[in-house]
Amino acid sequence: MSKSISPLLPIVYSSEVTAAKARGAPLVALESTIITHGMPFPGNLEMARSVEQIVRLEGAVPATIAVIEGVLHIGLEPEQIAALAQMKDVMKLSRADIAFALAERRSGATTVAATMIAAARAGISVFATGGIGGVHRGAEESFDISADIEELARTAVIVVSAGPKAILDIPKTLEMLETRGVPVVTYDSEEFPAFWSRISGLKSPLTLPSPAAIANFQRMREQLGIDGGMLIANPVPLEDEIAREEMEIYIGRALASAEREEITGKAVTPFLLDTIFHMTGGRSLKTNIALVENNARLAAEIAVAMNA
Ligand code: PSU
Ligand code: MN
Repeated sequence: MSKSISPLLPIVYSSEVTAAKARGAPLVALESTIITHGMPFPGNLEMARSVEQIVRLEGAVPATIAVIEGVLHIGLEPEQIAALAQMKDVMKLSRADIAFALAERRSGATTVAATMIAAARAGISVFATGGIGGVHRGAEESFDISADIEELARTAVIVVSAGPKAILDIPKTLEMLETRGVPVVTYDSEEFPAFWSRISGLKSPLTLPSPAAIANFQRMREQLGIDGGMLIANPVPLEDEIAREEMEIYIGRALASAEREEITGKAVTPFLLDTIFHMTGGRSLKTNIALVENNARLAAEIAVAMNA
């Protein structure tokens, strides 16, 4: 398979990523929480495979990131992806506990925050996901704000999303990103998207029309000595979207049932996504897969442009 780069950090690169690094090919990081906690089997596995294939078709190399039995994997072999997609009791890792999983030889999927940390460590500067975590509705009571926001502020990785997940409080999430100095750029639209829907009703803070323009913006930030990442919001394709008014009905009901069942902490986002999956008869999953695929394509184009 491949080799460790440090005797202290148990890190392994997939054969494909090792070869890509040797020839200086553009790389795109992909997260694994979306596989283990964000989607049911077998849709999760189909998604994990198809996003990797899309990245390859665009001329970049995919690096799906996860912790398996205490080893940080940058790129997974096909059989590891298949195993992860059906694994039970996998940790959901963020900045707070990714090193815990390594030290205790546990297995865990990486969230946006943890994937950014691992990607930066591996020299990968572009990353595709579905939607970032952010400020939850009712955060003024629960204080539930995703560590993804803080990570975007700290770690220099471009994260391509379809916006924050629409289960969140999107205006508050944008406010926090602004406070923490994270650029929020919508790709090719003035309208800020809302994950399953193309519009959130909010204007995007910034808009850029091409992968090259995004790469150029990032270079300019580096020249100025500004660290931290940036968030790209890539609206879900029209043919795959579920309208915002319709989604709001499901989201409202899912939030009410989360409250009834007293779901808190890390379990909130997976619970809401699963509840909405059942309410929509699987339609939300179809849209979720389509938007991740769309993000993988754009991320690969940005990685290629950054390499140019
Ligand atoms: N995008 C998806 N589905 C997901 C996620 C992203 O389409 O499940 C995951 C990401 O790993 C993100 C996490 O970091 O949800 C947010 O979790 P929380 O709200 O607990 O911070
Ligand atoms: Mn949370």
